[in-house]
Amino acid sequence: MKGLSGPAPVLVKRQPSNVVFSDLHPRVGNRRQEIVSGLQKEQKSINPKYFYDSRGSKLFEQITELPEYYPTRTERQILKSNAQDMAECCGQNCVLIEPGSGSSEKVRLLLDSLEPAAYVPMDISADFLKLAAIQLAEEYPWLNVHAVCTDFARQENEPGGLPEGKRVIFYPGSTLGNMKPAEAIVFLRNLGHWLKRDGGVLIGIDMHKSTRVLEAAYNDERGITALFNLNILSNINKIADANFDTSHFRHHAFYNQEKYRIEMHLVSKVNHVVRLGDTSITMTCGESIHTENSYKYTPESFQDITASAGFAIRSSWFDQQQLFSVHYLELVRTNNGKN
Ligand code: AVJ
Repeated sequence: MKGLSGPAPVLVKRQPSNVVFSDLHPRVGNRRQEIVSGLQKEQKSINPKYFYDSRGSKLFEQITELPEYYPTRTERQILKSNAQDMAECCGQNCVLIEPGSGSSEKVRLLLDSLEPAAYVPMDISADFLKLAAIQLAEEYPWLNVHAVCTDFARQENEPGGLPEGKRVIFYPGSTLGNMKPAEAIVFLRNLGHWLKRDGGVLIGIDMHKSTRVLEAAYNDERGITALFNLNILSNINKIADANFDTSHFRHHAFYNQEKYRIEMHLVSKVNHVVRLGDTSITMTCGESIHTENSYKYTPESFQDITASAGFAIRSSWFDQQQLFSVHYLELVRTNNGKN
């Protein structure tokens, strides 16, 4: 008899009809070479993008829920309370583009108010992006989701086939804070090329504040940030054939008041030698590897970098204590038609 034996039916999840996925196959580049040259500098450094392997991403998720780490919950509150205002800046039927969209968590706070013509999440991790886009499309059946797998930071190829309409780039999380001001200006200026004439940028920026509050946010009592910082070495071991021993390092984070930035370092507790492939790196006791900068802005200093990048701030939103901020930027129109 049919149906009593034979293979169990396989459930194939159908992709909802409101999601499109394009893969621009971002180039990985020579990661080991990049890592080695950072470690051969006078002040050793590792690019903070290497924090986010799967364990690092989970640890970061935990950081965002810590009592001391105010940025994520404060930004969410600002987005939630001002979604209608933000929708007015973005206008009806915009094409909302989010570089480094991850699980597209924050955009959910805006979608019902914005009603964009399309949402374009962009990420370098194809599998994760696809899952996140399908999930979102199922939750928002009216939303046209156009996911693009690309390395936005490199901005090497503009995705084709994006819907027409005013473009708004959503860049939350104070991710811009990882860049030095000069790099942030170049990055913002490059965003401008995507916007054509009338577009905008909706961006989240962490604010300068008391050293006590800032340092607590990066030195939490439970030590999650320390684990997050140390985990970068485990990830480097995997991707660069290295033999870092995390027990030889301790987490160090402080606010550099002259430069308005949190600096995270990993300080060597002993003299030792680390191997990466066939390269040896000598660490002396007390020497550090600089793993992250997280710049904090005042309303004035943020206004300065946006102006240098060719933008005007049309609106700014803060929480009551001005811990965090979200801004809507527009390109400054020039007479000669160039930006
Ligand atoms: C995601 C870069 C904004 O700088 O606060 C959190 C990363 N590092 N705790 C930040 C981070 C340590 C975070 N950014």
